[in-house]
Amino acid sequence: MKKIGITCYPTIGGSGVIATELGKKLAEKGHEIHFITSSMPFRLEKVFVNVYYHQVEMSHYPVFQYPPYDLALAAKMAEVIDREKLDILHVHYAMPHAICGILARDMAKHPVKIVTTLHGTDITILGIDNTLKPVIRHGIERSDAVTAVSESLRRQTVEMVDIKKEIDVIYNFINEKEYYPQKGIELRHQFRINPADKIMIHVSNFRKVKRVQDIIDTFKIVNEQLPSKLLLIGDGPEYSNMVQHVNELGLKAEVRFLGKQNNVSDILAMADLMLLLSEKESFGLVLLEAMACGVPGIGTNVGGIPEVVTHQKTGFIVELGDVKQAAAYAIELLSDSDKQQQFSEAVTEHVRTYFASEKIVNQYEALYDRVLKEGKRG
Ligand code: GMT
Repeated sequence: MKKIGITCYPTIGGSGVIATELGKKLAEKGHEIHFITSSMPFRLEKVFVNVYYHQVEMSHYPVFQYPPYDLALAAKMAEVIDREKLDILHVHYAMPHAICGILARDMAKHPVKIVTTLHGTDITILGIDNTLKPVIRHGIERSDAVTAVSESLRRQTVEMVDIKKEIDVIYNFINEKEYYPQKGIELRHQFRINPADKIMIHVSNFRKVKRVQDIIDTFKIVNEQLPSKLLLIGDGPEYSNMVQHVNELGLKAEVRFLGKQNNVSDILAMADLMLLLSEKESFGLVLLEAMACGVPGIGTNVGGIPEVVTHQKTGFIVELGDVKQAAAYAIELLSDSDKQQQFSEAVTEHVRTYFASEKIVNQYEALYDRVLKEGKRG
């Protein structure tokens, strides 16, 4: 049994989901888990045995124009490391969490190992910023172990941030108790969607990199040929532009904006196809969540997406911005029920084989063992 601290962004988002689900799985296996975050991670809504939550407290002195959250986090981490005698502090994102973890390790009296998981945007977006690059590099180089959620992200990190350190690839995984194939007939009825309509779905934080407009444009072509609906889940900077785009295309009745949703699995259950046409995506957890529910996806040939979706087997890969090709694949699949069934079976099998929670959690445990052993030798 190990004592493991976890820091992540607690709000809705793939990295928070993975960090929280990993903590819950490790707790089920008997480890003691301490979440150190700014607020309760949204997937920790119930009571879980072996799971503890430590909130980062902020002091608001008028002298600070910007309250130093990162330092408050580091102080809380050091406090929890010493009081709970943590073996491992597993932080999600180099910026700023790895830096805070390293500072906390320096401050704490109890020896702790820092494991950093890279999820993407800290490298693919912040890593481009030359003022932040040395900070990100320091966070990575000084961690005791570093993982990336895809081979593509590992490669990009080495190239963009000029990293010498070994980075392990550990893929994201699925909570099988929540994401599994179910028939969403009842929900379809509640949403007043005709049983004959094909349902396409997209889930994101509506940032520009997600290219939600490409999703809507793809849907427009599909909708001209097949009775269909598009469900858009999430909220973010591009939301109102997308509402306007839908209205301009005259698709108001066909496109449903559902906003932020906590229980996406229920909605995925009634979908036929997931679309993720981003210009940056280190993994694309929403594709995996859909696949676990038996829903194939169309994704761009970008970042880690082709590591999640196998072209022509568990979905389709298109070049960035090629909405015509995306629509052609969608029509090919959705107008052939045998093919849809075949893909639906293939995706669940693919998830079970490569992204099962047990397999991935074992990989993290093996990494923790390795890091602790290396520490003893040193
Ligand atoms: O996609 C986002 O903007 C959210 C971000 C996050 O912090 O959750 O997602 C990143 O981490 C996810 C979990 O590993 C990945 O599935 C997403 O692909 C990754 N996003 C990007 O690379 C843009």
